[in-house]
Amino acid sequence: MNSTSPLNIDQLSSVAVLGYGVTGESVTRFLLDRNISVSVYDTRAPRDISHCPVEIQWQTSRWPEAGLVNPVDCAIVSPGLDMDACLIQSARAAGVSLYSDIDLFFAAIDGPVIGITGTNGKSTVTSLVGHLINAVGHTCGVGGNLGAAALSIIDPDNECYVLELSSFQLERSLLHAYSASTVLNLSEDHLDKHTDMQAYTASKHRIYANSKTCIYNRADPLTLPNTGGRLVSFGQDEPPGADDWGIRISADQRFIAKGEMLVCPVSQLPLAGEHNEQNVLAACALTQDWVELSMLSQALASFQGLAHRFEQVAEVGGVNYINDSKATNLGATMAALVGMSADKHVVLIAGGDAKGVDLAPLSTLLETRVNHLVALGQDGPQLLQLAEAVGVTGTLVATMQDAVEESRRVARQGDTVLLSPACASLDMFASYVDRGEQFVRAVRNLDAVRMT
Ligand code: UMA
Ligand code: ADP
Repeated sequence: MNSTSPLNIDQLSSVAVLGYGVTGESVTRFLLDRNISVSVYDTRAPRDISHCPVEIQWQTSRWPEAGLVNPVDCAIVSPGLDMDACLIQSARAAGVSLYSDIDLFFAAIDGPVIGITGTNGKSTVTSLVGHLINAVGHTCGVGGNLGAAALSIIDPDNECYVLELSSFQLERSLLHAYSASTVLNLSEDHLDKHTDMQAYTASKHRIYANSKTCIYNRADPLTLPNTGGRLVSFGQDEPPGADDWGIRISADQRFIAKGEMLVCPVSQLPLAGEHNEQNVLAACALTQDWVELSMLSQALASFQGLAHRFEQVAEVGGVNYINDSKATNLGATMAALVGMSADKHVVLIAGGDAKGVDLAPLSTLLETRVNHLVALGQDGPQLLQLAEAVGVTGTLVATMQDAVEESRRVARQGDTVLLSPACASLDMFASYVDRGEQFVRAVRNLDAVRMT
């Protein structure tokens, strides 16, 4: 952001909140609770927000001229507000210091904060880290991009916090001193908002700058920190150092391992999919200061995966249905397909808004894993072309109901129907949750029809 000095809450008397969604609401409440005056601006058309305690200035396209607005100490910018938006640019030109809710959060708390970013796996790892720390008897607040805004999880009883951070939150925030942080992986995403992959990568790497321990993915060189504190790595090979995490084989069994030490058999992990082995390894590395090795195995076993992430839905007529609606980018869908066997037993439902990303890298996995593609959404035709070019048949459908029925028609006994769209959902659905729920409903309908 344009400000480099940390926020001092005691010196704030009047603050502008730019954008009134989940973040703006948490910021407004936080400031009003501390008797700080708040003015709220949003660039979009008015919505009925009955719970907002102050009047919202809707459709504000630029920062009000001096004299039309009371002077403010700073403005807090929502992550979804475009940095090139005239409102931000004109506020900046008017000399307003811009901060994020994450900056306010760090100004308000004094416990250690674990920060998690990356293209995929953030929510899973954030939830798992919170689960592990809480499972062994500590109290850890969990939130951020995950859903509960950072400011809303502040509680004096929390010994520490774990925050999921998006590229947008990181690029709008100061460089904070995380006790441990990670960039889990990096592949193309949000290129409709970031100038290019370099800018996207740079925003993610901001998490490392003042981090005490930087945890990176050995298999993904883009995650390697070029700054920051102590380095720890994770990966699915043998751990290279005593503090690194990886997989070791003992008596023909694969184990989660720290250095030479075996922690628990991979077969006992509660999450399916190869990519989840990486998530578990990263979470273990992130919780080193909080969870003793001897307690990890039991704490891991009680974690339940999140909905819409490679989630087993049902087996209907010998066909397995998996809901991976949260696969809103290519990297997530590739991870799901890599974990499937290479004997073409997958019927893939994919498509939506590819957010400006070229989907061509999916070709090889379409060819080796997929026996039929059911394509939907605005970039569905692009996917169909890729499939046809590698000899995979495909169908374009208009609704999720059609997608599931078509999948049932083409699937053979033993196949898996995988909803893993590689695209955002908003061109057809209210959210990835809505898309996943429509899929689950349609699958349950198949099951019900079969049972009658
Ligand atoms: N707004 C404008 N103009 C704009 C864009 C937004 O005025 O051009 C306004 C909107 O009208 C809205 C407000 O800004 O009222 C805030 O919206 P927002 O888009 O900043 O989102 P929030 O509701 O504050 O939610 C954000 C995250 N959303 C985004 O970054 C887009 C939520 O992540 C997060 O859970 C929440 O803060 C709490 O930290 C969601 C997300 O989709 C899950 N994140 C993206 C992702 O994971 O890929 C980054
Ligand atoms: P995020 O919060 O980064 O979007 P989620 O945990 O919500 O991450 O998972 C989003 C998607 O990415 C899901 O489709 C999930 O199966 C997939 N995924 C989870 N972990 C990984 C990983 N380590 N590498 C690649 N894909 C992953």
